[in-house]
Amino acid sequence: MEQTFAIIKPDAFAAGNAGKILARIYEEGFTVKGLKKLYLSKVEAEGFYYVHKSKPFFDELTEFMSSGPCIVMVLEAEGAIAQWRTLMGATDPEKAEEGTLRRQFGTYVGENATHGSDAPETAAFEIGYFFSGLELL
Ligand code: IDP
Ligand code: MG
Repeated sequence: MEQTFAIIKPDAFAAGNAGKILARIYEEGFTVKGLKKLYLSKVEAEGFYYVHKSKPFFDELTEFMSSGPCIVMVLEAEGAIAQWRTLMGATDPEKAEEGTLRRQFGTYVGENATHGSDAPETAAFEIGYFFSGLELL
């Protein structure tokens, strides 16, 4: 079993889509190992997205991620990292396939409803950034 880290981003949370996204997570067979609602500060969002620090969209991204509450989760499944990224779809909702979460709930590349880790090392960092071992029992 593999674990990945996921976020229901502030746009999806504010739009009332968290329940629908969670329902989809269960339908697709993930086990929700950890889940909490957070309202990130700008500094916390910057720490989470530090790999994108030099990108032109860094400020826009971290402003958005600290603009309202979100839900952070640890999801478990066989091949969870790839499976969750497939379920989310492409980063840009307009390019995401029909039936994916970003296509259904995203607005544009800057507000794309969900986050997912892209590799085992990033999943380990991202899970550890938000959850203690005790919260994942
Ligand atoms: P990912 O979320 O699909 O892994 P990344 O390239 O890691 O995509 O980018 C992280 C996040 O930064 C994206 O989910 C998106 O919200 C935002 N982002 C990426 N490219 C742009 C852009 O060109 N403009 C604004 N935001 C962007
Ligand atoms: Mg990424």
